[in-house]
Amino acid sequence: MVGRVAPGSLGLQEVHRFPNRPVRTGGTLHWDVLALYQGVLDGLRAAGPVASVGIDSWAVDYGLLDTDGALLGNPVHYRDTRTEGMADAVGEVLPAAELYAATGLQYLPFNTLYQLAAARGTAQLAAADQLLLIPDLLAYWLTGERGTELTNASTTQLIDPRTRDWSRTVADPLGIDLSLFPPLRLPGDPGGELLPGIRAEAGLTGPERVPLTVVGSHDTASAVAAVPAADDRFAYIATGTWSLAGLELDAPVLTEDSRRANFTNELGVDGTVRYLRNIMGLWLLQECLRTWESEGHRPGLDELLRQAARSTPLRSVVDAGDPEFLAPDCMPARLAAACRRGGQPEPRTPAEFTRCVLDSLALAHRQAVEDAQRLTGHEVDTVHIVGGGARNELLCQLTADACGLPVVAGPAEAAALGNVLVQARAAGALRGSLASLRGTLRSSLPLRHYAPTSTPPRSAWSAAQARLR
Ligand code: LFR
Repeated sequence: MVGRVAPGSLGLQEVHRFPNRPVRTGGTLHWDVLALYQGVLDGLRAAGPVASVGIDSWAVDYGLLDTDGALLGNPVHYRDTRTEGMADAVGEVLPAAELYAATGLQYLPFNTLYQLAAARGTAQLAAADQLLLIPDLLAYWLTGERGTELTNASTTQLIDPRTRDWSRTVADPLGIDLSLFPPLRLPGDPGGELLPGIRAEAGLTGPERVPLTVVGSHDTASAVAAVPAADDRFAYIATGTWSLAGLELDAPVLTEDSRRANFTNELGVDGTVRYLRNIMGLWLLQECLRTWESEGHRPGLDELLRQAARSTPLRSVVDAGDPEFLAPDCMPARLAAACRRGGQPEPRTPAEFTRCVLDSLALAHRQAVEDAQRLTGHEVDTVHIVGGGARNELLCQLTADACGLPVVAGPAEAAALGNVLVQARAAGALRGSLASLRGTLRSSLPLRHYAPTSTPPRSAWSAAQARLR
């Protein structure tokens, strides 16, 4: 994505897109990280001369380097099952309540902490000199410089959100060697420059240096930076493969109630805290589509959404936060089984499955927005939906209806925009606080507004919520 920035205006252009296809070898699901890196090089070539480069990706996953700086094996995918049972193993050393008090991180089976617990005793971890999170690994290959970007580091479950630094309280008893991580870097920090060989490979033949700027390298941190909010009375939902729903705070909330509600305190740009909950998101639908396609049906998404809009609302709903839906494959069968277990009718047609997924997501969005307000005492009067799901009109309308609040939808490319905003400010092309960067977004981008309706009525959403409980 190429961003073009001038004071008060911001534009984004997609210049290259490449697939990200996980590969299973020896029973383990991996990222094809070299293919991703090649995609990055192709993207740089398509972009042409640029003033700065910034990288963000999904969180928690990492590559290990040996003492020569070579990659030791393909990074393992967070949807792999190697972390099964690791929460219990870690809990024997550090009880969940203590872990939460120290890190404020929600329980997700794939937090880096549990991945490192699963990797314990492997030859690969024993041989490792350094650990680089995915965006930091790509940045290392481009620049030769190594660092650990803070917003993404906060998803490892090894960071104390009060000090915004590593937590020895967690690492030491679990035998995790924090010297594996290169020094922390903050969004806006300089991150080196493209190596001459890389410039040549990317077709950047001029004499100009191309700096890499550290950004909110966790995609969700960049997406939240690009929430076009006008004041602080907002909740956000970054929807795509995941729905990340919550609030922006200036200090973490580490209470036992918060832990029980499984809210996370990930770190955001400019000293903020992303207080949110992970919801399975459009992954549920993406996986249904993949299953139907493998069975030879190819229902077009637009037509499916039109049919879903006409389907009976709230006929069957599932808990869209349930880790049961984390792994790939057979999603329609798993959704149907969950409906059956809850004593609800099983969806039969692709349109009914789609409606079930979207109703369930809207309900989970509502629950997260309600819970976040209750747990923090911070009230909101608008819900911002950013990320790919902002293009899904039915999901936006159902979320407005379920929450009983107006929804402002867009930008869909929030992660890329948040990434560009931080780079532009570091380069001096934009100035000011996060609030003023958001002002630039509002004046530059079209946003869609959804008012809550009462079909189905609020009471039907409450009844569905009660049914799920
Ligand atoms: C979204 C995201 C989420 C994180 C999940 C796994 O792309 O980064 O924030 O929980 O992926 O890394």
